[in-house]
Amino acid sequence: MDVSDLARSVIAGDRRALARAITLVESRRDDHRAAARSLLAEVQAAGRQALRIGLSGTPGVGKSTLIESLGLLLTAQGLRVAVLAVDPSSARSGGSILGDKTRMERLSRDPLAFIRPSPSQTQLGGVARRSREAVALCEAAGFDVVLIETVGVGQSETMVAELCDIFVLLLAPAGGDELQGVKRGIMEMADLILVNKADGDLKPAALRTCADYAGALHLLRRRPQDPPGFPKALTVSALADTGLAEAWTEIRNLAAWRQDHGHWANRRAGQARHWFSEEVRQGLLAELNHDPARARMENLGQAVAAGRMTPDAAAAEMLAALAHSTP
Ligand SMILES: Nc1nc2c(ncn2[C@@H]2O[C@H](COP(=O)(O)OP(=O)(O)O)[C@@H](O)[C@H]2O)c(=O)[nH]1
Ligand SMILES: [Mg+2]
Repeated sequence: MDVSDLARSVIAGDRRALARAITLVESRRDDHRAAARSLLAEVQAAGRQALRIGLSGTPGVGKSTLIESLGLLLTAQGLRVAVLAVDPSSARSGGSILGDKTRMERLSRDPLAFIRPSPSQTQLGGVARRSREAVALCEAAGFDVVLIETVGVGQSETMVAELCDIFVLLLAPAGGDELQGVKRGIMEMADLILVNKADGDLKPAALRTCADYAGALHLLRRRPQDPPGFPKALTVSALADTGLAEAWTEIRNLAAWRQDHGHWANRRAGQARHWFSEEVRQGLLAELNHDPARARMENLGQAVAAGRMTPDAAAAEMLAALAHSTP
């Protein structure tokens, strides 16, 4: 396979090429990795950007339903929409998001939409890179909006927040007055909170929950990347398709404001830096599992266990060896 041909086809918007390109970046084979690296460099040269929206929430809150309704709203406006799923649990469960593609049945038949379920065999560490690169490929393919769905399990939310321009937290109506145990850190990442299922019997509870969260958001420290009034909480019904047009208007306005005030570019630059340093960290850790570093770790470990060296001295020797082995 010729990488430049593939890059050209992706940039031309060929969806089969896009699917193949994503499969390539998901591969763990060394030769595929090298090809993926040149592919990404070539498509980045196209310089396209999409609006990346991260969407997080616990299982059952309505993420897939919302993505289908919002996706159809956007394609009806002529926008091209890509949907990617980030599901760290699929590493164990064997691809739970696969079922979601059937749930997003109407959207998956829409010629302006592209849905990519998460692969079933990713190791946890590979999820971030695979997602980031899939997003980059969708942007290069000319999608206007990339929706990134993730289950709320803490780690994956932090990761998706580092991948998107706008982070949306989806919540269900709460029974009592508790704030659903949403961690403060997650609240602080949210640009928009959507309380879903504001329909039928659940509507009053949804309105109450929304008011509670609006109050809680108000108490958070003001972030420089927010215009007045943000972050915001709204009610929606993904099923009844209400409130989604309003939510989209808020998202667009927020994105436009950030673009005008330099926050968009800043955030992307910061994210690029973050991923660079993450890759270096991961690479260094991976090195420890390969010889000669692995053998050296073992020997020094034995020396420490036998009391011939202190842990600190052995670590210093190990780190010095690593530093000298890097070209
Ligand atoms: N009443 C109501 N049910 C909804 C709404 N959105 C989703 N659901 C239901 O909640 C369940 C889980 O939805 P799903 O989109 O699969 O949630 P996900 O796990 O977050 O992707 C399904 O039975 C949906 O029909 C909504 O707006 N109102
Ligand atoms: Mg889902």
